[in-house]
Amino acid sequence: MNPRGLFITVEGGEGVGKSTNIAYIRQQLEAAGTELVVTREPGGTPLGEELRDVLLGVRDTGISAMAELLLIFAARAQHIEEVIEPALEAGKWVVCDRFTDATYAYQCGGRGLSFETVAVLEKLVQGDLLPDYTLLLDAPVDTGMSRVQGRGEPDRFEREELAFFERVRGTYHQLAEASSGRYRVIDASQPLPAVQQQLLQVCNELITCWRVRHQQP
Ligand code: Z5A
Repeated sequence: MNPRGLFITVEGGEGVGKSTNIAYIRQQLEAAGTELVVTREPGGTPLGEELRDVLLGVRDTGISAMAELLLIFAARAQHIEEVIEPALEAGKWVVCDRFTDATYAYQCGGRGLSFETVAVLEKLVQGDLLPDYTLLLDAPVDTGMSRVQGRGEPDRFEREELAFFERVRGTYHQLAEASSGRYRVIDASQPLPAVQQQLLQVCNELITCWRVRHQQP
């Protein structure tokens, strides 16, 4: 039987380079022989992608913070059952662009919901499932914003004020400090080659830990 796969999440604010660097992480891990599933939240399943459209779409009537939270966890429940758990069970590694830390950062830090509320849903939907590693791409808010400027119509989150994104970043810092064993913080304000150098080190660390743990050459 295959050992259970590794669950890696990639987090960070708007425009810090998650999509760009997930492609790089994929290259490195696949080159090392890892079977990988790359996915994202909200999304990752047909239902999740429909809910993503609802969450990101700009609408006249708005979405309450609680409704937003429940939609995110509805998408997550489907994602875990349909994609994440089966892949991990089959021994594949899962790299997920955002997961529940984004909920703490955006819905608690950004929107002001309590950590306790999110923790209740986290337990209900995830049971004991937590990421093994979380890579936080960290950069000042205005650096991320300037990278995505001119990319077209801003979505419902991108329309938030600067202070919202500052609170999101602050919450990610809090989470990284509270879960320092799981977190690897990457300075994403640097030029891309320097960011990828840091990521290469982390990928090598994960591969080495995995091989030692499962006694592979
Ligand atoms: N959300 C939530 O509220 N609660 C939750 O629980 C979850 C999500 C799961 C959608 O996420 C929204 O969902 C998100 C929070 C909410 N909204 N916001 N904000 P998303 O992940 O799809 O959206 P995003 O953060 O807006 O992703 P993004 O804008 O596509 O950014 P990115 O993937 O981090 O960046 P990128 O596309 O890789 O890079 C942006 C540009 O910068 C691109 O031109 C790159 O070539 C360039 N780049 C990247 N790195 C560098 C460096 N190092 N130097 C220079 N240029 C660079």
